[in-house]
Amino acid sequence: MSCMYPFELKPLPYDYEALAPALDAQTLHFHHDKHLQTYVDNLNKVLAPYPEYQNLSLRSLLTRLESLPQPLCTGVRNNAGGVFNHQLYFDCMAPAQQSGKPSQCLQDAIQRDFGNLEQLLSQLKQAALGQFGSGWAWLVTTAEGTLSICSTPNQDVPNLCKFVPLLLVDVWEHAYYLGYQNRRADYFDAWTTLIHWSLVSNIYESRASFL
Ligand code: MN3
Repeated sequence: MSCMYPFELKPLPYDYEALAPALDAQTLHFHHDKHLQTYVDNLNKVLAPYPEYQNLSLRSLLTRLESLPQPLCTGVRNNAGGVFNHQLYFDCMAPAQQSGKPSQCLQDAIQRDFGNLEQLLSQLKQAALGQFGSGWAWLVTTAEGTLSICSTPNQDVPNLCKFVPLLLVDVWEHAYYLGYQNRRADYFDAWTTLIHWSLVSNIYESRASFL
């Protein structure tokens, strides 16, 4: 699996049917095989004329957007963001019976920073519903382990020098339109049953390695 140019489509970590009924196979097929594939292809296209940037990881590309030459900057922002965000989105879901629970360490942080898991999900839902148009709602942590919620438009990422993304929900219509049409709140509620808490806990506990 290539983690630098030329980037490759990472396989979906479960079967297309595995997240039903919350997310149907057709939605996952289009979302992963068509939408994510397009971001991968376009990222490779924008990097093709710039060999000097081809040895950078997704994360490195996204943390140095400001220093990229102008024609490359927008293409990387949209497409490296698209690949980074979708890879984490698909990884952070699991079939409902395998999704696990937050580890004790993450549970303690959730209690400290939100009161309880319901409050965390309620704030994440507000961020997801409040994101006008296309974008993402995120749970992130600082190096010290402080949790917070944010949202970003389009394929933008939070500041990856300050925050480690733990979990994110795609609120572009392509993520839910086939199953939920305009009902973003119903999609969000169904998505919460798929959160891969054991993976989110692992990222939280190894956050230092991402900064
Ligand atoms: Mn998407």
